[in-house]
Amino acid sequence: MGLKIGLVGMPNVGKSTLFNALLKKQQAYVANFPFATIEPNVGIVPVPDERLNKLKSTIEKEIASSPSSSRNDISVPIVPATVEFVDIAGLIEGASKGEGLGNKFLSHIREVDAICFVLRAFTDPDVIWAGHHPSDVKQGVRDPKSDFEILKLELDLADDQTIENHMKKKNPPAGSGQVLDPNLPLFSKKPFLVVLNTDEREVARSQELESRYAEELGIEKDQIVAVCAKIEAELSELSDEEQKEYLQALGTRESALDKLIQKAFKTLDLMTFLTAGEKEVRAWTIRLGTTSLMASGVIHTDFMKKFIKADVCNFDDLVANGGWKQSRELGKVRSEGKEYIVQDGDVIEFKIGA
Ligand SMILES: Nc1nc2c(ncn2[C@@H]2O[C@H](COP(=O)(O)OP(=O)(O)OP(=O)(O)O)[C@@H](O)[C@H]2O)c(=O)[nH]1
Ligand SMILES: [Mg+2]
Repeated sequence: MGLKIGLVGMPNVGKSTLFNALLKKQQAYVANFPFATIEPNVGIVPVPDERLNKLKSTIEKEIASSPSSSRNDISVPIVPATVEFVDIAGLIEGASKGEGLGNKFLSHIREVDAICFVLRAFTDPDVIWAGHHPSDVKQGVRDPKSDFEILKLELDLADDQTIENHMKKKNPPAGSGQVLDPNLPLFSKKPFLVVLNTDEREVARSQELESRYAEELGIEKDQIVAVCAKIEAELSELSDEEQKEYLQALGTRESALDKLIQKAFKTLDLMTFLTAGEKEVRAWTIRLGTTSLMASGVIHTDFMKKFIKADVCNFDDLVANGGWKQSRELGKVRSEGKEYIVQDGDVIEFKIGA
């Protein structure tokens, strides 16, 4: 299941910097002027999941120790779940009427599953703040709340336009009071997250900032992540060990990007289940409440037609018992039918008919 998240914000607030940090490479053009990005940048980001490494070594050890194995140099590849990020051109007041880059790039926002609003919360006076209007160029200004309100307003105005156009096409002479087509692609229906791009010195206070701004913007705490895109971009060029040291020196332990992806999953009601075998250990993305039958279809549509049962073992049990064989012997592997609701951390072996 694909998950596509669009980075949406005022010009020059650090969207491309954040995008490069997420991708761990310099793919998007970053520059200190508004509208540096015109065409969207698209990149696939693996979802960090520590369980995959543990599963990998469990399965490798199990294979190596099986009587039929003649090799002990087995390497099982890891395939993480992925999220697609799209870095979109800056949006300003009046965009719905064609200001700035106008309507054209709104179509790029239409294609995403979730919107990630990037708001400038850093003060660096050297970075131009493009303001809410093209003539409104200042330095070192930040106002996350009014940025957020303008972004939302522009998308709402674009929605109004979509609704109006739809009504005209459907029934030109009729007035208001018509029933709205529930399939209209409206921005206001998309789930969203907020990234506060903060000052370097504020990374240790990220939780506090998240609480404060969640309240100020009227959103859930799970929907907001404080990030310093500049630091994250620098971190992404360091080795794991160097990253740890750098984060420690800044007074924090985790990279904010992992938190961003986790909160995106939560906002979208997504979760992962795992598969583990000789071929690969892998994380798959599904919606909360998905049945084992539907989950099998995420792996292969054919699986749904030939589904027999799902053998399910909890991740912790599978690792603690050194793999499938022992877990089965200890009764830790359950056979579930089509209607079973898959849980986060389930490791599943689907039994498929011929
Ligand atoms: N001090 C500081 N500067 C940042 C941070 N994030 C981005 N910048 C700087 O802000 C400027 C704009 O960054 P971009 O990533 O190009 O911004 P953008 O939002 O993609 O801009 P457009 O594509 O023009 O809309 C660059 O000079 C970045 O180095 C940050 O966290 N702190
Ligand atoms: Mg950009």
